[in-house]
Amino acid sequence: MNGHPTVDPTAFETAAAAAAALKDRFGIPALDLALVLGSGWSSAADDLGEPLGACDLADLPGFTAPVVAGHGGALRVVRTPAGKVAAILTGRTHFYEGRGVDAVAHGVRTVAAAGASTLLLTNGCGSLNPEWPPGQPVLLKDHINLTGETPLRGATFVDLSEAYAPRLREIARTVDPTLPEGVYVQFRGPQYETPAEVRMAGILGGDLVGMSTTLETIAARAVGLEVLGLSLVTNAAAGTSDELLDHAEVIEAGRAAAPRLAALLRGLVEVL
Ligand code: 8IG
Repeated sequence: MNGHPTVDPTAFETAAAAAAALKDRFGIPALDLALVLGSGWSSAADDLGEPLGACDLADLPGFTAPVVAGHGGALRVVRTPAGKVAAILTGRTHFYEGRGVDAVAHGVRTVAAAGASTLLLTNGCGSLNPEWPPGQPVLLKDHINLTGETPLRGATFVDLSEAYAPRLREIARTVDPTLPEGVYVQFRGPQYETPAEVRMAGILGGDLVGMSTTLETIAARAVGLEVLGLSLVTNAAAGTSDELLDHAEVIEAGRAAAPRLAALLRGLVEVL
């Protein structure tokens, strides 16, 4: 797509090179966990521990600069109150950018190669549930990948029956017992859904619609990471309210929810 290769035979070598560069740059032996921040989540991760350093993601092998307003492109490394070394990726490559699935999976593969065992994937999304308005964080219990793509190749029969680790979901609910759980549906985008597509997602069992996360979760499970998924509802999904969708609304919902999201992430890294 767009002249970019969908399959990069050196993807894991590039991730290993990025992991080596990351550890070298921050003088750490390994990562313990990693967070990927989606729309609305960036300021929520400003105070997760003692800063060990930061750089542009694009300074590491295999990463490219972000393209969307409200999506960052930095790598921050902190020591959490629990004494763990955490990488915070303030942006991600989306599938709709057309750089192929390996570019989408690169951040996940890099943190795994750097030793992380836990991955916290966050995103901004549309909600099908009127009880989850903009500003509502939702724990992912499962996903439906409607991209028609996968970051895996060949006979890689990865078990996804517990894609979003029950153990980590239980921990998240101890941090915030009011967190609801939902099924996230990834469309390929970049256009938002039609109302009919949103109804389809609901009939299929989805609660949330978005353009990220499922391909990264698949890549993460394939390399053995435990995944926790957290969505921030930034808008009612198309056709489920009188509102029309626009990106400014998405950014505003994130701003308004920031204190709650910050408390949630701080609580999580204290126990993860
Ligand atoms: I933020 O309503 C955000 N991302 N597909 N649909 C899809 N992606 C989204 C939406 C939405 N809101």
